[in-house]
Amino acid sequence: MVKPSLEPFTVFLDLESGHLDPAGLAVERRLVDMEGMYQQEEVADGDQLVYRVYMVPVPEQNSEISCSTTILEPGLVGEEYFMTKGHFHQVRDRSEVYIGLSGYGLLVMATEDGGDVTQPIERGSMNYVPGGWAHRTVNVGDTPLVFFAAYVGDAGHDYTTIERSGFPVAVLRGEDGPRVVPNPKYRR
Ligand code: S6P
Ligand code: ZN
Repeated sequence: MVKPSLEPFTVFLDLESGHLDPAGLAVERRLVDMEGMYQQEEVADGDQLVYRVYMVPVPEQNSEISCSTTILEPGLVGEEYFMTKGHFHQVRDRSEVYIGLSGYGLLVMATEDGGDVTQPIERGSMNYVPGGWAHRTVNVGDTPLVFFAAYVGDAGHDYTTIERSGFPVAVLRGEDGPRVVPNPKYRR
């Protein structure tokens, strides 16, 4: 017999704005928190908000499913679109599902040996991120990119590998829309 460790609960998710009720724990990242991640080193206003993550609090263990919403603001650093830091899961084989709620973005995924895949994220998209793939979202629209994420509770986050290596590709504004180009700062 498995003794339940949690009581069931319900959270209401605003499918447009991504806000949770009751409010989840929020993580805020500003340009100053992303030093060295964009092609352009200098930023005009480091205090500028790039994204917020609202998390549904559950224990970070294998038996649970962690859920969060991310609200990624529109904006540019030079010609590079606002993006999340991106990470591998600390436990590398842990997978994740994203459901797009509003706005337009790209989900950039990469393996440790330098493979990369970029896919669209928008209202109604369901992106499956298998274990072993680092993931970063990029807002290529002019409204906030909002998505819901669900992942294995003990996945954890390894930001260090991305801080050191970067992603193999960068997403830049082009004359005909976003361009996915090799990242000159990538160090495998
Ligand atoms: C967690 C999931 C998302 C991100 C969020 C912010 O596994 O992938 O909730 O944490 O989109 O991105 P980052 O790279 O700063 O964690
Ligand atoms: Zn993740």
